Order: sequence, then structure tokens, then C-alpha cells
Amino acid sequence: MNDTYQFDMVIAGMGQTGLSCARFLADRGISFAMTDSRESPPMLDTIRHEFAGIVTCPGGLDEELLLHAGTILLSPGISPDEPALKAARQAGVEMFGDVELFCRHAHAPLVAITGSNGKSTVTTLVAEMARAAGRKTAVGGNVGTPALDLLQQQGTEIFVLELSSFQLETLVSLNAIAAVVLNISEDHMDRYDNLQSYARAKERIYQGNGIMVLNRDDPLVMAMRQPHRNAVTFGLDEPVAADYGVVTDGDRHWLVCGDDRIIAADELLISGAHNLANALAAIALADVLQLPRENICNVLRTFPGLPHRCQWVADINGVRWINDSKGTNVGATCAAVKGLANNRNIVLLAGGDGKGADFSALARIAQEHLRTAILIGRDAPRIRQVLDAHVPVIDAIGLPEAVQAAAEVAHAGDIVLLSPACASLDMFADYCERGNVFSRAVHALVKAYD
Ligand code: UMA
Ligand code: ADP
Repeated sequence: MNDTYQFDMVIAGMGQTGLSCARFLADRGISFAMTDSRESPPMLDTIRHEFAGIVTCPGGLDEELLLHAGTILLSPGISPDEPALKAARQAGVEMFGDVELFCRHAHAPLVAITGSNGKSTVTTLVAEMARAAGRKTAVGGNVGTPALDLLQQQGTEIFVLELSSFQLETLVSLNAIAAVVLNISEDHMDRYDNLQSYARAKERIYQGNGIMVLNRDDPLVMAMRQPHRNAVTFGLDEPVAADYGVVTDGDRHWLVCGDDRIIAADELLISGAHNLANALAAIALADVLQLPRENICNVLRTFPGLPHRCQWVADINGVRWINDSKGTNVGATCAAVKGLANNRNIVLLAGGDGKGADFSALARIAQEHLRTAILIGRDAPRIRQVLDAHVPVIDAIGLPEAVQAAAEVAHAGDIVLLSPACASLDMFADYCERGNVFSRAVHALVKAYD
């Protein structure tokens, strides 16, 4: 590489995050170059068009470029353990991600949300609650809009950020006024050595001195409690003191804070025990922001849930079809099945890229709740090994074929649930495309039966 190739920053990754970093740096006149391991990263054309003359090196992380960087700005999808990045770090080059840069420049209170499952639901609930209370709210991070893009919104009073373990790995300047780890279950085991190292990445959300919001039903989260910090807990049992929980009165369940009844569970539009936990976490975070309870409750009464999360698609001949394409790990699929099941009435469509997961927890829900499992994708054989002893298993070559097979085996009263316990990337662009393919195949069935 030419010696003149020296940049204040080298952005690793030319996806959404890389583009947001480039815009941030260009606006501030900071020199940068970009590299990506892929031959054709998704934002390459946009970047070359928007930043004419910028050095872009796709087709492999460019070690020379990285070694000569002042700082490496790392996209979340790239592991810091990539050899070229390790070499640059060993040579003394500083490295962090977009959220670190965001934290150094954000000047409004920040609520931070992580966990293996429920992040986007809780992030959206808190942001909607803040907006309902008339607070100018910017929401983003892993849920969609890259953090740095949020800085362009003028007059923001509250930032609500969903943070993935990847984004937390290199973060040191976070100081959220309230932060939560919703739960920990296995995910991204193709990137972490074990569950402990994944949990350690998540735990980084509790840096700083804000209120720790903790899930008391999850021992791995409770182990993160720091004794000298202010903390509140949430859980599905009766709470003590000013913690959040559920009490039962006759046949009604109430979401409460201490003795204070906030809302009855049957008033919520989102369903399943996991969503009660999500609602409690959102209330706890909203209370730190001192949002009026009236606004909090109105949002809980009207929020229909996000697309591709246990989303109703159709009822056909007494069979209900549900799209939970965002169920991308074993914990999410178990929660979705338990939340929806009534005896063994679930026909589960699962499979895809398991990200190195251990699928054995699916055996228990299979025994209790599944009529049949229909499998697609790369890791179908590994899931079959776990399920075979407990439930009939059918292989399908694609999702439309899986929908056809499900229509043949489902009985009236059953639920056909797409909740793959896997990422979609072996067969689809993302979980949204997978969910849309499912919904289209189900709607085609509706027409066929008309
Ligand atoms: N990639 C390469 N080589 C590279 C750079 C990326 O192969 O040099 C691959 C990654 O392995 C990944 C994909 O490209 O499979 C995207 O990586 P990226 O870092 O460019 O991702 P962005 O487009 O910037 O999107 C990221 C988040 N994606 C990931 O962390 C993988 C988005 O979360 C997030 O919405 C966005 O930033 C804005 O903050 C998505 C996600 O899947 C929804 N997150 C994971 C999850 O929720 O499980 C963590
Ligand atoms: P994330 O952003 O963490 O992926 P989402 O809110 O998008 O979480 O929900 C994704 C899926 O995870 C849902 O479709 C559901 O299957 C499952 N899920 C949601 N909340 C929880 C929870 N609190 N515990 C376990 N599983 C959950």
C-alpha cells in the first residue's frame, strides 16, 4: 500500500452501519477509508456515489489499510477477532464501533435495551410511551436506524437504543439513565466461545451509573447486579418493595409496581407470558423517565406487536397461521410455542442457519406442545436429531413446500407457527423476507380454499 494512504479512521464494513459512520465522519471533515470482507457489500455503490474519491477496499478486510488507521470503526457484523483486525490492534491501532462514537456525541438521556429476545418489542414500547408523553424521542440501534443517524434528528429529548451483543463488545462510554438485559439464552454461538462470553458482552450495557433494570426470573441477568448501584427488578411473580411483577386477583392478572396496580394483563394486545415480561421491562424503563402512567397504559392497550413476531396471518378451516420469523434462536421459539400452545396443537415450521446453537431445549417443547415439526434449511438435520424421538418430523425443500405440508397435517384448533429457531441467511435475505414468503404462501392457501 502507498504511504500516502493514511486516514484518521478506517471504517470496517460497508453495510448500514458503515454508511452511517461515513456520513458522520464526512459531515465533520474527518478523513476516512472503508474496507469490507465481501466482494460486493450492500452499500458499496451508495458509498462510491455519495463520497466520490473515497478509498474503498471490498473483497477482504485490507490489513495494510487497517494497520495505518488512526482508529478503526468496526461494524457489528464483523468479529473483532478477524486476523486483520487483531494484527492492527496488536500494532496499537484503537478500535471501536459506531455506538461508542454515538455515545461520545449524544447529549440527551439515553435508555439502553439488550437481551437475547424481546429487544425490539421493548425498545419500541418505551419509545412509543415517551412519544405519547410528548417527549421528542429518537429510537434506533440494532432495531434498525443506525445510532449515528439519530444524531441528525434535531431537539431530541430522549434516545432509546436497542443494543446487540456485537455493538456492546467495544463500547466503553455508555452511561444510560436506565439499562436492561431482558434475558440471556443461547444465540450467536458461531461468534462466542460459550454462553458466558456472550453474557459478558451483554453485561456491558450496565456500565455507567444509571438505574439497572434486571429480570429476576433470569439467574444470568441477576448475577449482573452491582451491589452499590440503584436497581429495580421485574418478573412474572409477585414483587416486593417497588419492584415490578404480576399479581393474580380472582381470574385476572395485574401488572404491578409494588402494591400499585398498573394495568390488567388482559388489556394488553400483545400476548404470551414473554410479552408480559416485555411489558413490565418497558414500564420499569418508562418509570425511570418519569413518563405519566396514563401514557404508558395507553400504549400497552394499543400496541399490536411488531411484524414477524408471533404475528397473526390467517385462520383457515379452524387452523390459525402465525408468523414468528423473528424467532431466530431456541429461546425465542420456546417462548413463542409456550405462549401459544394449548396441549399438543402446534405444527412448528423451523430450521435455517442455527448459528452454532445447541437445539436440545426444543425436545421439551416438542414433547409437551408439538403435533408435528416441519423443517427447512441448513441445520434441519441437527434439529431433526433432537426432535425425532418425540414428534413426527417432516423435511421440506423450501418454505412454500413446508406450508403445504403443514396444511396437510394440521387439525382444526391447531396453530401452524413459523418460528425457525435459526437465522434466515442460508435461504433468505433476512427474517423479513422469510416471514413475507411464509405469509404469501399462507394467503395462497386462503385463495385455494375460497
Ligand atoms: N459482513 C461481512 N463482512 C464485512 C462486513 C459485514 O461478511 O466486512 C456480514 C456480517 O457478518 C453480517 C452482515 O454482513 O452477516 C451485515 O453486517 P454489518 O455489520 O454490515 O451490518 P449492518 O448492515 O451495519 O447492520 C447492523 C446490524 N447487523 C448485525 O449486527 C449483523 C443490524 O442488526 C442493525 O439493525 C444495523 O447494524 C443498525 O444498527 C440486524 C441483526 O441481524 C437486525 N442484528 C443481530 C441480531 O439481532 O441478532 C445482532
Ligand atoms: P429481539 O429484538 O431481541 O430479536 P423481538 O422483540 O424482535 O426480540 O422478538 C423476537 C422473538 O423473540 C419474538 O418473535 C418471540 O418469539 C421471542 N420473544 C420476544 N420477547 C421475548 C422474551 N421476553 N423472552 C423470550 N422470547 C421472547
